[in-house]
Amino acid sequence: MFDFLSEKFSSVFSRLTGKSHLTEQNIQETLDKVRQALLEADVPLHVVDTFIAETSKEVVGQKVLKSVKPGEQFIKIIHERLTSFLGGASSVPFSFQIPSVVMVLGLQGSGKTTTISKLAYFVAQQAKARGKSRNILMASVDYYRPAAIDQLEILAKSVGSSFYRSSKTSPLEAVRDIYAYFKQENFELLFLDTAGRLHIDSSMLQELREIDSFLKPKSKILVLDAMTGQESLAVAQAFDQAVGFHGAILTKMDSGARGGAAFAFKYALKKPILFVGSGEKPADLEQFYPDRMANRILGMGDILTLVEKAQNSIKQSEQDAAYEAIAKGRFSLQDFADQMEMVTKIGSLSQIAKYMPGMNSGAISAQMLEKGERELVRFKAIISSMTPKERKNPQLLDGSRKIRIAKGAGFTVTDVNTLLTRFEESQQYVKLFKKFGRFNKLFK
Ligand SMILES: Nc1nc2c(ncn2[C@@H]2O[C@H](COP(=O)(O)OP(=O)(O)OP(=O)(O)O)[C@@H](O)[C@H]2O)c(=O)[nH]1
Ligand SMILES: [Mg+2]
Repeated sequence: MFDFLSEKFSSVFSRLTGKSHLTEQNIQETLDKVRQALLEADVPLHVVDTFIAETSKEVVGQKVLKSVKPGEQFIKIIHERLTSFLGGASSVPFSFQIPSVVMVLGLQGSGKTTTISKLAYFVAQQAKARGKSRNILMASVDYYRPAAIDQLEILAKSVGSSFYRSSKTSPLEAVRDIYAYFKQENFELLFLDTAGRLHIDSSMLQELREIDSFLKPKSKILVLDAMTGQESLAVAQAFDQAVGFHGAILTKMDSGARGGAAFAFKYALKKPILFVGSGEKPADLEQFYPDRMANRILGMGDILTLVEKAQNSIKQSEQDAAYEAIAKGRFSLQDFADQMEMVTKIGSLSQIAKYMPGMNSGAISAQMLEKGERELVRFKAIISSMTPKERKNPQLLDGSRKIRIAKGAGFTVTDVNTLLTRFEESQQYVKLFKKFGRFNKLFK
């Protein structure tokens, strides 16, 4: 997600940090590089020019040159500009009204059906974190692609949502039927999947308009494939004129999309990006926060999103047990194994690393991350071949026990020793994790 821009920007700006001296020339060169990076990321030319003009108005002149830390001041201005460009800092996180109907629009293959299951999963997880549950219904009026409705049914099952198949075969009749079922069964949210076409065409738009005028959904969400670059802005404009929508979700931000469309979206459409999709699994959806995206683009990481991911994927009881073990100073190898399990639930190390400050400028190589992944697997195997008593009291592990454990797990005594060293070191990370946990509570 924005990896391309992030790599470019981090390398441009890391050279400025801590500089006690900047010249008009430094600044101009940096702005030129920013401009180049944005163009390479497929941001439309006029959008790039506006961004650069707005930014240079702020940076050029005395404000930056005269400040005590000109490098930092410059970056701060870029950060503010980026944030406001991407949608503004104070935007309240989007949430669905309850009860309400959400109609999902988009071209064929943009990711509508997948995104609906991600949204349902997101809403359910959010509710779960508050000890609640949500009664969600998914239904489809896509009668053009035979497998489309089956696909939604399978996805609904996989995320634990309800699904309804209307026996009507015209989209408009089906939508009446679906809505009646939604009301009758007292569902809280209806996600309605609609048919897409390969290109904008008038009969698709007409059908969507009819569905829209019957359903009057609280939210109309446009799903856009980020891989289509600038083209997706034109698509969004066509949907906006014909049917209208409240906000967009950009999918496939993981598959090498350079982020140009996401960057220009708010500027071009005057509507927010609500979420971004970053994979095919239900959990691969993130709420879009302009200020956090600006952080990521500038290589400052995004610890808040990481903490939220952790909180969504790890049960509160597991988190509490870990905190308690740490607080009481009896953090054992079993807890260590549990922690590794938790990390695995958030994602792979390389996915996690993307949220860490400074990780985009190649601070950790792909090889190191792979090595880390392999260590996780090895450590889990070694710990599982220990007795419960050994897991609680690692000091029991003498030479002969280590040999037994190594054999049992299919590794060497050196591997067992590496694990024990990492276990010692982990106490530091565990403290850090605890701190982030608290840190996050401040924002609630
Ligand atoms: N990598 C990646 N793939 C995605 C993402 N979102 C959707 N996809 C994939 O894109 C393909 C199309 O997704 P669908 O959800 O079927 O798209 P759709 O808009 O419903 O397509 P139609 O029903 O044919 O109009 C599927 O293979 C999805 O797994 C994403 O965020 N990242
Ligand atoms: Mg579909």
